[in-house]
Amino acid sequence: MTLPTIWRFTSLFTLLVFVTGEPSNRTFPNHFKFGVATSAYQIEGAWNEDGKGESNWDHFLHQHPEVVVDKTNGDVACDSYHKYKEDVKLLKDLGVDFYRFSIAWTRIVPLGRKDSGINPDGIAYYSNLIDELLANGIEPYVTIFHWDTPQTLEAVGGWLNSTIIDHYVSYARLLFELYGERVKHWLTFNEFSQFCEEGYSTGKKAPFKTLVGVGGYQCTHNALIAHAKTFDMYVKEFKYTQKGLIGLSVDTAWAEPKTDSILDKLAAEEEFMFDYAYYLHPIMAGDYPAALKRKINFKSFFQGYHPSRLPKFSRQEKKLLKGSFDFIGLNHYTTSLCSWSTTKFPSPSKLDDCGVKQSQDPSWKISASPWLAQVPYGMRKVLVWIKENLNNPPLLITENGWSTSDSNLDDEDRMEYYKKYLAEVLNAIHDHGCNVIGYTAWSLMDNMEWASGYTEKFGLVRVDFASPNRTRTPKDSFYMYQTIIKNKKLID
Ligand code: GBH
Repeated sequence: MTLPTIWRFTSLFTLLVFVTGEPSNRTFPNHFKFGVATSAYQIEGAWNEDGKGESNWDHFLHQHPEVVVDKTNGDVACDSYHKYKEDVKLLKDLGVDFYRFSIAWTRIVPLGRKDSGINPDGIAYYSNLIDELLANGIEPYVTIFHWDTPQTLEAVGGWLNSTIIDHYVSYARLLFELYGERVKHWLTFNEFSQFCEEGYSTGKKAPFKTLVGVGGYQCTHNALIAHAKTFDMYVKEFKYTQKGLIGLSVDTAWAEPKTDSILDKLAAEEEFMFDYAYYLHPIMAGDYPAALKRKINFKSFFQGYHPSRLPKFSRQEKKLLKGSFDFIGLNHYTTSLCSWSTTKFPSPSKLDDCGVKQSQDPSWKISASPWLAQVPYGMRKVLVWIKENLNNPPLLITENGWSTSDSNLDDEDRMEYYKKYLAEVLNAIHDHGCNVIGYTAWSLMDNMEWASGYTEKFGLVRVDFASPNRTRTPKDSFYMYQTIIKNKKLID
């Protein structure tokens, strides 16, 4: 018997299954935490109230309402800026251990640059929210940046311009000074791939730029450095006294080979490297994966890009990046099938650099978001991949959820999705020893789904966007999640 086999037979989980019977009786570990997530632009509204500055999303959707399918924007959204106490009541009722929300940079530093002034009313808003959460026994988990770049910085290139790095670090330092006594979990960034690749390469998110094959890499590079510098600053200036933890949220779909062929397996590995390892390897090991560098540099050379379209980290930056996390946040929703593309992608582009064609299995159930298919095993496979390839870091699932086009209260499909995905989280923990420390449902309530406006609803709570009151009503999934949290296990 090989060592791993012996381990499998003698490990605690085997005993547990033996003692408790069926896998469906499995429980979440005692220290496991449950939460829900939102982000500032998607729920707050009050886009220009009480001294808030303009963000890139404010700016762009006011100028180009047509980029959003229902021509809406986040000017009012769920009006959480005014209704945060009601939101906290819902959270309390739901029974979550923590609430993951994001801070709007422009509410704190309206013009993006700290030296241009800070906004006391914005500072008070988050201070009140944090106090309200703590008074109700809910821990604040704060995302420092969830895509709403100050427009003043966007106007000079946003994340393509490396001067944003220092502005971001000063803004983050201010947050630690203001809230670090009360906030013990920080996420520097939400999903590089979405605001970088979609923001600057494919033009699906603000600032809707289409510098295909170039912009996304540059943005990611600057944001990774901003992350590393912020981690370093926190460790040097705050960690000893505040004793908090810093991580970041990186999203990925699971990449499943389309068939059993060796070629499809290689294609799936390639896709996962471009989708996930590209962002996480620098945080873990201090640089992009060697195979990814080789490929992009090689293609760039023959495309006439000197230097490569993939920027290089300096020695100092590599040192800062390596190990710059206390925990890793994972946003996971779906899976795609991978094979090598037989048709040419536009060149240069990240798609062409990767070279893999992705598709969905016709049998998969699709949500109101065309990209989001229900494939529960993908959750387990991502978690096991992380365990095996990244040395089993503390892993917090920072987003997972299902969209519907209506906001019916009997949301069966959402309940089914959550049950099946959570069952795979349990399998990852019990069968594979994955170090999953918590789970976050996206989202507390229906909200502004970026370029999809209000047409894709992810909420456990319905929001009546037709009423000025933005009336909130819990859906069936809300009560189901409440029961799961209470029992720390799944119920039928
Ligand atoms: C999260 O991103 C965000 O953090 C959150 O703000 C958002 O509300 C939530 O998801 C729900 O979408 O196939 O070209 O149409 C999830 C990441 C976003 C990755 C959509 C896949 C598909 C782009 N996903 N994207 S496309």
